[in-house]
Amino acid sequence: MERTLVLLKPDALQRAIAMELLARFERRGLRFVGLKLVQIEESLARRHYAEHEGKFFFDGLVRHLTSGPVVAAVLEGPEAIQVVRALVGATRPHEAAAGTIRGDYALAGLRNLIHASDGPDTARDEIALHFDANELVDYARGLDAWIVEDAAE
Ligand code: FUP
Repeated sequence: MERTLVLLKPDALQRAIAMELLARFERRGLRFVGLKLVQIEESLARRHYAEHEGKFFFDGLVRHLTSGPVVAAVLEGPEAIQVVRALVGATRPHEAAAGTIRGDYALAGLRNLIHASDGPDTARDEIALHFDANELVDYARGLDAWIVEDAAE
């Protein structure tokens, strides 16, 4: 079982498609264990994008992430990190495959709507950065065994 962080960035909220995008993860079979609407402050945005600090686009990234409300979600399921990355699609919208979130909703440039953790270490760090432990809920659903045969493991 894995957990991963998703941020619906301000462009998703401003375009009024945030819930539509979230529904794709739920429909795939993933379970929400954390979900909130937040206004991200500059210091948190800088920590979130720390790996890009010093790059020419860093300030623009921070400005964009703090430019309006964001929906932060923690999704859980087997292979959740890889599955969510595949649903999100390539970083550059014009390269994102049709059927992915970016390939279906984003066009070009880098207004790519969504962030998703790219591996187990970043998922752990990013979940801890955006959520307190008491904001995450452990639960099972009756339908989980109909989605994955060994869902409890
Ligand atoms: P992704 O994991 O697909 O969101 O992509 P990255 O972590 O590589 O990049 C994070 C964000 O940096 C992207 F959403 C857009 C931005 N970016 C730029 O603005 N310019 C670049 O050349 C590369 C990334």
